[in-house]
Amino acid sequence: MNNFFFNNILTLNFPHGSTPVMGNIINFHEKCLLIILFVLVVVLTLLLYNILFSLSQTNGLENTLLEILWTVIPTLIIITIMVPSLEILYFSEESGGSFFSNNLKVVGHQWYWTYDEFEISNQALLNFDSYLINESDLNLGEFRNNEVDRPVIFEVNRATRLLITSADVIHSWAVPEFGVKVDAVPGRLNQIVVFTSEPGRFFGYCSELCGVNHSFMPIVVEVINI
Ligand SMILES: [Cu+2]
Repeated sequence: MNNFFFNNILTLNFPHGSTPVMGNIINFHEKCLLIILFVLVVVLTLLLYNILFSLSQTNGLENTLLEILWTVIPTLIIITIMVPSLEILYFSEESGGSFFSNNLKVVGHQWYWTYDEFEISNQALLNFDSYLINESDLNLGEFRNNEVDRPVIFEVNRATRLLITSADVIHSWAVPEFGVKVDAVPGRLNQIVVFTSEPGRFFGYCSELCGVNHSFMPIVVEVINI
């Protein structure tokens, strides 16, 4: 598998999904691609047919049935895309009941993240900053511009509620493998519930341009069995 071409083809697609939300997003994306392919083939076939055989045809200036069809069929296609898309949108914002194993406040700073673990009673359990590890301090096998000095810990098969905000400018807390991207807006708490379904280390990035070191405030989530 250590093939340059193959590795790069793989990275053209989504990362492997490790939450139900990301699994749904990937499935939806694949279904959409099939529909797009179908539309492309039909349109190109008709276009090619016209170019080759009937470019100068003038007796087909009006056709009510055809007009109804090319209105109704695209409408149906859009509805079949829209319905699952909205389902996933609402599913991803689902809070999943009132019990969370973990409540975490995530605060974006220029240019690092702060994690604040607290109980429902508002008692603070843990509060720490998560900084990028400099290239010169990396150990062998660690990823450049991806590792942090203190990753945030999630429990596997548990829902973690994140309350995301910022202390200065707008940041965005995003982990592609979770299908999560939530803006960190100063003066506002954005909530998302993440249900992780497998252990591992997951990398994320600030996804809202927030200043010169925007690229140097990565996110590392360690999902562990407890
Ligand atoms: Cu940023």
